[in-house]
Amino acid sequence: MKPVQQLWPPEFAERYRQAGYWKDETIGEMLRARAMETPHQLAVVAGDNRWTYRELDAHADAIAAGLLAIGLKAGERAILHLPNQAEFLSVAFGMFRAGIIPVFALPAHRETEIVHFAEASEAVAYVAPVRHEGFDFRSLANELVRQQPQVRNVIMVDGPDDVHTAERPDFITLDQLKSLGSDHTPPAPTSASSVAFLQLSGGSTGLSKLIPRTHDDYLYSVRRSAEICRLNTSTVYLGALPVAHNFPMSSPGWLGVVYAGGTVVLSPSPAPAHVFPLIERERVNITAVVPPVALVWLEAAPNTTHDLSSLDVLQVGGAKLPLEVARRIQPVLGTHLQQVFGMAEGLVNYTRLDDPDHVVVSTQGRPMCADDEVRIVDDFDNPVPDGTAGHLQTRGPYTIRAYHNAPEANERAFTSDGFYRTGDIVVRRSDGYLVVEGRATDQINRGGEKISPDEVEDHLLAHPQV
Ligand code: J2J
Repeated sequence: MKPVQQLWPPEFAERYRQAGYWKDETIGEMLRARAMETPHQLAVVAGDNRWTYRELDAHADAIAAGLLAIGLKAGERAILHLPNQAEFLSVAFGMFRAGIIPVFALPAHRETEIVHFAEASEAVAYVAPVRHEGFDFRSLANELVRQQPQVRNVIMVDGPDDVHTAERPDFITLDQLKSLGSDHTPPAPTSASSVAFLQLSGGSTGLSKLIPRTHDDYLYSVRRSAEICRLNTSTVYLGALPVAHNFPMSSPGWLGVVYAGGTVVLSPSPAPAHVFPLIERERVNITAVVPPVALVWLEAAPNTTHDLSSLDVLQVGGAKLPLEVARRIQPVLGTHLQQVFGMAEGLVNYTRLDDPDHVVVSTQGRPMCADDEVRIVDDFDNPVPDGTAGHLQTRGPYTIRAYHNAPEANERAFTSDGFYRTGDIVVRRSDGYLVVEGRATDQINRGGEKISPDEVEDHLLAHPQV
């Protein structure tokens, strides 16, 4: 990969290191540290798998060695396209260890998106299940290598019911991959300031852009999130959303749980029929959902026979949680609500666990870091006073300065002084809490006055990133 000239300017990097945000630790090293400290602690529960930290660490090592043995090189990209299964974690950590950069595709992505990611990231490998929810990923893999011949390696992960077969001789199974690498010398250590992976932008229109996150910046956001959410070795976190998404990955998500030495339980779907039995059986105490899932749980909970009493924190984010729904969470589910307003590009806001109820139900939280710079501006980039809706722009120790390989999008999405134009319309209250009003497409700040569709069109031309 070309050096990402688009990372933080040196004076900012220096400041973030001095402040202790960037600790020069890689994600692979973080898992190793946990495996040394608490080898027998349960790390992952998924389907029939129950892996300790020592086991997860050993799987990751075997995968890292296998990836290098088949010829992948540190710095090359590989598309990771797995649903919520234990191998998601072992493959992701295996890639981090080998210095290979995963591109985190979501299970629902199909040919158009995967081909686009392969092209945009110049990926050389693809990792997918043989089959998932009735979809045959082998045919997608066939099509991918036909259209993007730089994809040299396809690794198929068998599900519990699959016969061990990748079918094409040039596709291999994860088990084969793991058996290949035993004697392979580990690569030179990865630098914590280098890109660890490419996350996808949540853009509501068009294809996602690729978001380069470094070990340093991402682990800061993970550690700080784990602290805000009070994770520890007793944490049992349920991954109900697809764990490739930034929210269940880092806010605090499965990486936060690994940092804290807790247990990650993975559900194949967020439907009550899957999650309620898991919450009861594993005594889950924290999980993260999007508002429509919260609503489904609220409907199902009064009639369930499952004991949900272990659930202490329900994080809701990804889209605006309506006030009426927010108010029902604690009384109906018997759990604390935490609102999370974040983005894969960086900035994450949380309501705090000790905030008064009215703040928790009516705001989307406040930035997690004292050095998150937040600016609310009008259509002409002029700051607006607190209490007035405007465009949210941000800069800080874990917010990217540019998308991967996208000069035109970067022109639009970042200001000349390096702030990311989030595309969100928010109100900042005098106490620093943010209330999300919508996307810039829904509503444009002009003193609250409604504007015509033509003006919306003009605005979109001026702010095409939204
Ligand atoms: C309103 N809109 C929200 C919220 C995100 C934590 C939580 C969520 C994401 C995420 C994430 C919202 N209320 N509570 O990455 O780490 C909308 C905004 C935002 C966009 C980002 C995390 N929480 N949103 O959702 O990159 O419009 O990240 O800019 O997928 O989702 O989407 P995404």
